[in-house]
Amino acid sequence: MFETSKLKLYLVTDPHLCASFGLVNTVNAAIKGGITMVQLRDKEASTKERIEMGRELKKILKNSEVPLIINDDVEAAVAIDADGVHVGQSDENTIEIRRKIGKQKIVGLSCETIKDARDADPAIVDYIGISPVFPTKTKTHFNAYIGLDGISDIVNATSIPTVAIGGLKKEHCREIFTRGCKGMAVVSAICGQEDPGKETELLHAEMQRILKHNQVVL
Ligand code: TZP
Ligand code: MG
Repeated sequence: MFETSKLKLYLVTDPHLCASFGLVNTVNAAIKGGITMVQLRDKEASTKERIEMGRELKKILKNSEVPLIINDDVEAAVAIDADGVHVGQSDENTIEIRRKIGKQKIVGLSCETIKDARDADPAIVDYIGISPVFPTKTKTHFNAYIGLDGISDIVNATSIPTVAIGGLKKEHCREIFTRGCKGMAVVSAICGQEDPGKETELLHAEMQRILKHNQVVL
């Protein structure tokens, strides 16, 4: 059973953006800072390279409660014995993904429209990534950005727990949680920052403040 609280502060890694501090160092610092889940996302890497990177990350995640999700590559996810896989609308069908990865693992799906969210099967998909909320340099291929009202439209179209992504920073926490998302996923708010650990701590502290102030229970 997927614990939706894992969506709260979801780090999506970009190994290229992390290059100066290093992928492993960035994730290590982010674990200490309070991330609740992490995704390995490298569009250019081969399956073999993803497996190598994923195994490195698994080592440092071993003593934490932070699940490891692999973007796009179910073969790599299975080889690593990662906690789950995240796919988009143009990737393999989620029925097939679920069959390959197994019942116990986490399956995440990116949705850009209300239709995408309605079509997602709650019996198969554990969480939806609402994407992208704002335009961002970190993802260049998308149809349209959906804005804050688009978040509410998607949340209201599905019973599947959601996490928002795309151009999100500390100042968006209130909107994300009060519109019903279980969390916020970020790349550049942590990856490539001078002090990724400190940035994570600040984000986490702001989330706790907003959740308490708005009496939101995740
Ligand atoms: N999917 C939708 S937007 C995005 C992904 C992976 C990138 C988000 O990056 P950032 O730097 O948090 O805006
Ligand atoms: Mg994809």
